[in-house]
Amino acid sequence: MSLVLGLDSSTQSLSAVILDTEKGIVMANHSVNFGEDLSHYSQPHGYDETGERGEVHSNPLMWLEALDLLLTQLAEGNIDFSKIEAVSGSGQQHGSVYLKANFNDVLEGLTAQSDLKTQLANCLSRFSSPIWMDSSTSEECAEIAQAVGGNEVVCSKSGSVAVERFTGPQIRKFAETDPDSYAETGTIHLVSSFFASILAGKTVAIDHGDGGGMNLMNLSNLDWDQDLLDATAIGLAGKLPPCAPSNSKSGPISHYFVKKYGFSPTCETIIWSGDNPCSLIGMGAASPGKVVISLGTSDTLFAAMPAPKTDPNGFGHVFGNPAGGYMSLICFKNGSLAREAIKEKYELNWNSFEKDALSQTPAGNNDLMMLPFYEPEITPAIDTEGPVFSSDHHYSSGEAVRAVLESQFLNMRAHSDWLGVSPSRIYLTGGASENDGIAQVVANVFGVPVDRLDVPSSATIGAGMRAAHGLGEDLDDLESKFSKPKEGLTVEPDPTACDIYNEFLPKFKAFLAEQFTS
Ligand code: XUL
Repeated sequence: MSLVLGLDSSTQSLSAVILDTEKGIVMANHSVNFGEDLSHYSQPHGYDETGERGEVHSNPLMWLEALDLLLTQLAEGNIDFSKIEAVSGSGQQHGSVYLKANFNDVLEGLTAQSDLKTQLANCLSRFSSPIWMDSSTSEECAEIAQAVGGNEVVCSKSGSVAVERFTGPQIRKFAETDPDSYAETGTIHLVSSFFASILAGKTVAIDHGDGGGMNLMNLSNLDWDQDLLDATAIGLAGKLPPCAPSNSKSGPISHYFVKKYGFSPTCETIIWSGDNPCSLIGMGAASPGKVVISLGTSDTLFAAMPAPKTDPNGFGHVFGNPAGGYMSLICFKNGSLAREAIKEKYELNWNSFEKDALSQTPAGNNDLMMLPFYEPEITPAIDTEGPVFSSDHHYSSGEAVRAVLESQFLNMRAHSDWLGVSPSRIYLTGGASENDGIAQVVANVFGVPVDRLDVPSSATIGAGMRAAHGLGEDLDDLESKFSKPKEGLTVEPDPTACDIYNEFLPKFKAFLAEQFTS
């Protein structure tokens, strides 16, 4: 029997799965929700909601407390950690943690008599961590682009133009606004490499998947790019861990976890990756040919790429594929943010959202559209004051639900042309993918069947699969066990609705351009 642990530190929760890779079963699946289980941090959705000027930060001590709580609860549920052979993880992308030079020493000296949060609090050189929702660094993006000769150069080197939420611009802002604390910083980690370091008991590398979301790694040699480092902040090379392939081992698990939770001292740690790269693995999409749409706090569309190809409009990104090679990603910030806003406004639940509201309205919504940008949007980049409706007419609940879903998926279709792939199927994941009505709108807008897998979360499963892959298990074999589309969950497109959406797409593009060009 081969048991592996996959962890997933997302915006709103920390989750774990234990996979039995021989039998191909998920043995355990558990989550700690930051808002509900750690309410004393006053971050109900996992981040500080009082940030101004587009700043969105989280408390890294909350993440540490969540790790102790999650493992304690699993142990109370009779999980025997001594049988786990390897552990890896998935982290929300782009977020960064700033640590003093004492970080490594403190990690080495951790005692099981105390907890992680108490022992590591004094290692932080910055008390909060900017996360992917932060849109406050437009100035820094422009400065970085200018310093290296334009955004085309940033994009051809790093796979993305300079992007507000990416780690490089965030580091620049910190270095400029708080130079003393920046100088005190010994190491800057991503959420993924921070957790991986805690587990390994030493600073470990940033993987090529999550490293691609920093505007600092050069895609051609998968290493830090000196020009981008120089354009970002003084002395940055000395503060970053190395880059490494995603299946790299980082040594046996720290003695803290052996003593406190009963892990075996031979349990191997594998470096972590970002949530979208892990989800690519969890969805069984590591080889080119499958397009995945993940419906989460943000919605993302991603696919493995045969060769790196960048988005001429600047919205798409290229990251390292954890299985080797590259992956593309497009992120839409107003995902469940917008769906939930409509659900709450019309006092619906997910059942009535689908059954009552959606079934009352026809595909195309009689031309009633909306631009569902409750928060500044990433794709397209729009600094909005709120959603825009195409008509003054009072939208019924059915019309509003249909308008939010159609606009989200038409926006996705409009902004994924550059990938140059016409998917023959779409693989849908994330919380909202369980909703048949939502899956049907995706199938109709893209005109292809939609498959769903029977896994709790593709990023968490992908983290577990990556742990096994790091131990040397075959990825194809792992995919055949854990990433199979579930029979009976495929949604076929309705040809009449597809025709309507083919005609509707230019109207939606025109509405978007009319509202946001100038
Ligand atoms: C991707 C992105 C989000 C986060 C969510 O670029 O910003 O999908 O990874 O955790």
